[in-house]
Amino acid sequence: MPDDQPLPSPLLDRLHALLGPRGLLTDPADLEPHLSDWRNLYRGSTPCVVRPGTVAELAEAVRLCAAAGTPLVPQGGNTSMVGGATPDEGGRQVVVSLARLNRVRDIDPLDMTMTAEAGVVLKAAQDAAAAAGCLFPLSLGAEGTATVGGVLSTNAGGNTTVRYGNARELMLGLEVVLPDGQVWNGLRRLRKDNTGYALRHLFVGAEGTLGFITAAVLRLFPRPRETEVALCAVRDEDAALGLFRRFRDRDEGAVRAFEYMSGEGVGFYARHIEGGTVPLPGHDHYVLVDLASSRPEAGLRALIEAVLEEALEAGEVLDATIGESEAQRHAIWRIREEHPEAQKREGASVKNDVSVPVSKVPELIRRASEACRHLIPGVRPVPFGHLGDGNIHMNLEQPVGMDPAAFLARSHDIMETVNEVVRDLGGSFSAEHGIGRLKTDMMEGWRGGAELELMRRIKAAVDPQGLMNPGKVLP
Ligand code: FAD
Ligand code: 2HG
Ligand code: ZN
Repeated sequence: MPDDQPLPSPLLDRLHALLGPRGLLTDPADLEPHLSDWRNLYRGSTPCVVRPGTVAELAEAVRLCAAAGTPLVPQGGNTSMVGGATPDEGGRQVVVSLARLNRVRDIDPLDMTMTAEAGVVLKAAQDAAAAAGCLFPLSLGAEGTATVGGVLSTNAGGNTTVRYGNARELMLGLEVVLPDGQVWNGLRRLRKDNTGYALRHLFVGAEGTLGFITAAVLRLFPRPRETEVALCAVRDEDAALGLFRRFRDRDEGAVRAFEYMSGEGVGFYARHIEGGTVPLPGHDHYVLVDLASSRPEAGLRALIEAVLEEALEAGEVLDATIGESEAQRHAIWRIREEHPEAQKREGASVKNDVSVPVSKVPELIRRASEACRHLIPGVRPVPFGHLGDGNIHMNLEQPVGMDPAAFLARSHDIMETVNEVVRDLGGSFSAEHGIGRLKTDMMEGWRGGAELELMRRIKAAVDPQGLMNPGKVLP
């Protein structure tokens, strides 16, 4: 079928017969929430949204679309930061929402596993694990909307990677609907299973370009019995890293999250978020440290106080507050979690989700900030994020008073400027959000040659018609 033709009506009729009105949306008002991304970078169009209620329905819908040569865009919670779940502007790409595949199929507290369908919202997965006396540790600001299928397809990281790893490390098995409609049941819950190529890992981080994840076996952990959360004002970026090292050296296993925030970012939080009070205002650099242990009487309070005291004496920490209740711990976390929203409300921003070796984080923040200030006078660097993983969101906010569109027109230059520093420090241009549509043009420069060629061969072998999420990941 030529590229510019809309969806053929026989296909639409067949999809309708298969899925019924709940499973096939065509009303423009119903399509609307599926057409643009959280950052409003892209706005596409689609002839319909397919919302299967079972894996068998999805498999049949995929078979029908494959026979008609119709491209498909998997969508979970649509919180992608890189336009990964948005259809293009051509009007032919059918959005497939996994939202109705939302059952937790099984929890086994002895095996410490949960089998959850792709459309289970991350927060619901956490709650289901907690109800069974366990912990599902993946945690990120969008957890009230992001889905199991989405976090696996992007290999999301988030706040607890430093302790529990990325989504990939939390996955033991997968169920996938392949681009021709076959269902692959790889829902094994084994810790050891060396049986040829580890196919399940192909689909994690593939951003929907190889098939649909429909369910996953996830690893669970013991629930923490003790937690401590502190907000610390630190002298500079080196002091932030120094504090991380102090905690790690004392008890590496206790650190559940270690997050950096700039004074500018914390200021945006105070300005834009309802009830956004900051316990230690007026500093240039902050760290949030979260300790957790499932051991009884782990002594985390003594640990956090001892380390902070040492760091205060060394002049690395300027001031600190430790949460005394669940409400206070939550309030400290909120300062960090609301950073993306506060930044959005402040104006136009360019995001750089990058990683470097942990030891290079201070240099990354300093050099990238300086280079961007040189590029665009008045630009406001707002670096924040997962210092413990070497993953900093090296974001830039528009200069005060500048036309947002004029600022965004410089996005490419800004990203190039940051990436030059990242490359020099041995880092990656894409840490946890993925490539999506936003970064495809960077793939050649960063992963060109044998690596990209191998990715193309894999794509061609698994999805020979090129129907799965076209225009994403691969240039
Ligand atoms: P979508 O946005 O719907 O999709 C993401 C990608 O996966 C798309 O390419 C889509 O086609 C594909 N996809 C979705 N479901 C499936 C499926 N079942 N099978 C195959 N492909 C599929 N990311 C982090 O890593 N760490 C963070 O701390 C973090 N914080 C965030 C905070 C906010 C406020 C927001 C808006 C986003 C944040 N993200 C973060 C980015 C985002 O990647 C995650 O929210 C999450 O991984 C996306 O899940 P989703 O269900 O919304 O997926
Ligand atoms: C976070 O860590 C997310 O909060 C979003 O990864 C980062 O807004 C961003 O740039
Ligand atoms: Zn992040």
